[in-house]
Amino acid sequence: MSAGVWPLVVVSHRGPGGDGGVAAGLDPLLRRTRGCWVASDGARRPYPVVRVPLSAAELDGYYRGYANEGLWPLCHGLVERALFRTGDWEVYRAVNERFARAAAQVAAPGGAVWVHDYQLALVPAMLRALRPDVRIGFFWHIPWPAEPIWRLCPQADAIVAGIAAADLVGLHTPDYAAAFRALVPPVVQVRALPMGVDFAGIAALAGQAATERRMRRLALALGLPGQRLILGVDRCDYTKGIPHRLAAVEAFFRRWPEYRGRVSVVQVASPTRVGMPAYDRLRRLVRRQVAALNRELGDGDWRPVHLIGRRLRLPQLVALYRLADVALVTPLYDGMNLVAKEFVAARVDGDGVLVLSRTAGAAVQLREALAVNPLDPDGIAATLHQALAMAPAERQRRMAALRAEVERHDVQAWLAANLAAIGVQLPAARRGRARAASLTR
Ligand code: ADQ
Repeated sequence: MSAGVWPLVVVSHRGPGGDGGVAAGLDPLLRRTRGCWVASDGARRPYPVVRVPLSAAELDGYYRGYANEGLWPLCHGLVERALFRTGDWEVYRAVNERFARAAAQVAAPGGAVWVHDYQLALVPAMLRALRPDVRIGFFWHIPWPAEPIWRLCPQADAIVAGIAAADLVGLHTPDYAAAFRALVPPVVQVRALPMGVDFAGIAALAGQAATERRMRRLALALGLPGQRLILGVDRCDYTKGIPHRLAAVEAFFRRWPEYRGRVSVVQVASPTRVGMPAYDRLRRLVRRQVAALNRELGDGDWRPVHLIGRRLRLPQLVALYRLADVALVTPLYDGMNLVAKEFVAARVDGDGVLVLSRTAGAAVQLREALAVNPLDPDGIAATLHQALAMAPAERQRRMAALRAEVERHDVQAWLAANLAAIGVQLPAARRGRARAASLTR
């Protein structure tokens, strides 16, 4: 197959501007290197985006079906939700082949190709066959489950073989890396490389006067002045544990009624995977649950829960992160969870408490968060009380430790480690203030 001109090619299902954590990490990379992005969609950017347009039938079989009804729930341990259809698998394989061919056409001779996530697990082996000259990195963004769960995937061996053709396989935590390593020969390079956030950029944005103005406007619009704030931010996905979290909020206000009228919860839950029945049902469930909670616990002046059912731009999110007394991050399972790290990066005031599931990949690094079990609403309620009652000195000590960790393992460190392993050296990053201006999502 003939080669292209790009020394670095990034391959992922969603392109720039897409929702979720993968696109958020790759956009800054492409802005500063001579690279090209291969994806099924994507907004216009100053760098080239090569699209692999997918038909409705392809999206059904490969994306909604095999990837999101099969691999996604299985890898999050939600076996009852997972289903693998042979027809979907065939479409998955065919679409992976299309991505592999597109990448093969644009990568320069001896170039590097970095492939992302569970939608594209077969691409490394397919690309290797087409272009033996390129170096291939692969990153798996979701949990890698324990072997007995993984074996429930009928195509388990084919998926592992597809990934293992890469020169480097990255996963977020030592546990996921160990679980994957156990399935492949020792020559395959498998590493735990926890993804980070743009700490300097988010901190610079959080420190701007405009952020303080946004904070005042948001607080007024939500009726928050004089209230303490508990904040949740998620794609509205069943792995994020939003219904369980709302049950915990209810338990909290019932067990400690003195917080009624003094504390409000803001839950930002942006629509995702719209049209898939499990997701459409979840959005309705969350809306009903919030309405019931507000009806039963609220009074004329005070609303316990504000639900924001849409995507916010980063400056708005950062203003909310800064307004919050507590960030409540309680996914059932999560590969990493970047929201927890963005909250920490935004707290340039050194204050705020992070409550975090033990089962988020981020919990391995964020040791000074208050750890909770997402399936234990009474335990979460008690932890919320602990967070709100915590002395300022302890809040600040914990936040300082969290900030040091999130700064050290930021997104640039993650990019540099992944790319160095496939022979790509990154130019030095620009510093905070300039980056704040370029955080446009
Ligand atoms: P996600 O499941 O999408 O990512 P997460 O890591 O939290 O989860 O990243 C979400 C990103 O989307 C964050 O940058 C956040 O700011 C943004 N976001 C979420 N809700 C938003 C909203 N309502 N409005 C605007 N922005 C919103 C997957 C895995 C994670 C893993 C990442 C990266 O499931 O476990 O951390 O990839 O590997």
